[in-house]
Amino acid sequence: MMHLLVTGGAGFIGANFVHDIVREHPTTDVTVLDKLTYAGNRANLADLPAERVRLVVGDITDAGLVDRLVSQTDAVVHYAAESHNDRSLYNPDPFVQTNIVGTYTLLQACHKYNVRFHQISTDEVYGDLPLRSTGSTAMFTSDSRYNPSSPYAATKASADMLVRAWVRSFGLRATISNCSNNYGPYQYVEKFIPRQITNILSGRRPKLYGRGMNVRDWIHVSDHSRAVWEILMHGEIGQTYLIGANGERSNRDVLALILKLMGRPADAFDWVADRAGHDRRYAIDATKLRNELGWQPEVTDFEAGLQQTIDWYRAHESWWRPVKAQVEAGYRVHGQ
Ligand code: NAD
Ligand code: TDX
Repeated sequence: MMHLLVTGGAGFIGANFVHDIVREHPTTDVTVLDKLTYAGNRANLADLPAERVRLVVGDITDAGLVDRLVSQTDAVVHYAAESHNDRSLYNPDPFVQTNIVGTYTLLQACHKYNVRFHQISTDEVYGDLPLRSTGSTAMFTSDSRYNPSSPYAATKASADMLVRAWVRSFGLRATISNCSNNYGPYQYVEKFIPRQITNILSGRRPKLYGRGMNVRDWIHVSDHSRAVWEILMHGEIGQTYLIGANGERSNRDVLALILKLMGRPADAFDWVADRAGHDRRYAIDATKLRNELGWQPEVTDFEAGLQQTIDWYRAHESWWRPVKAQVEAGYRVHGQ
């Protein structure tokens, strides 16, 4: 048996990864280390077999706990983070603690026990790109310059730099992946796609920031999970892999599709205040991952993936309804 420690495994992407491991890789067991912040939810792992998945509620900045768990594991897949850009603008403190100090704490333990480490990162470390309407065809590659815009992105960039230093200075067996925007089941309702779906399902109007022209490069969470597994198994130590599925769409276009799929008029949404420092466009060139590890996305029909996601939120109202009003009240304070 292989034993994995998955940090942040009770959050959106981590929980999807753990579900996929249980289904696809029967000789792998998982310990999830998760603080269960507002974004973590025990229910995300509730239907998984206890003999395959153990949840430890704790903080990745707790060096004693991390030391003990890492000493018992073959590899660490590090998802735990404060992950929401908007929150990082209002209170960066937990972002610095979790994303930087937490990653440092894990690296120290992995170095001590010579444990394989995989860092889950984001395309946002590279900053943003001009819109294609300006003639730009640029995409991010693993050689792109780090140029983060938000406190969130800056703390993820800092964490990636720590990983690189631990590889170079201490020979840590580590890889990094920087993925584009994920969508799918279990995503907390403050993020763009689930917010709009649950706004419609709860009789509210969707909210579009600024002029809606910002572009995100969407990938289904299941394709992200398969890429992480490939990198963990076959990636070259010390390398950075970018994960993306050529899914560039403006926020306005994504919202238009949600409205259409949910049978609402095209203008049934509100324009709201823009995000400070709002990144214009993200785009991932995943050629290296495709060529070196043979990975390819499976969910290539965005409309079908979105429909499946809408169906999931429709069928899991008891999962999102208890937090919905509070999330919307938080946005209202900032005119969003
Ligand atoms: P999320 O906010 O849904 O989940 C984060 C999880 O980490 C939660 O379960 C939370 O309880 C846990 N956590 C937070 N602080 C912790 C701490 N100090 N100790 C232990 N656990 C803690 O985030 P997500 O969207 O699932 O993102 C997961 C990872 O993927 C993050 O590292 C994020 O930067 C990265 N990422 C996300 C996206 C995206 O589109 N959501 C894209 C690229 C990369
Ligand atoms: O109500 C909204 N209306 C709106 O127009 C919300 C919540 C967002 N937006 C816009 C802002 C962004 O341009 O939609 C886009 C997506 O917003 P988020 O879901 O907040 O994601 P983003 O800021 O792009 O960051 C996400 O992708 C990269 C994840 O939250 C990060 O964790 C990941 O690193």
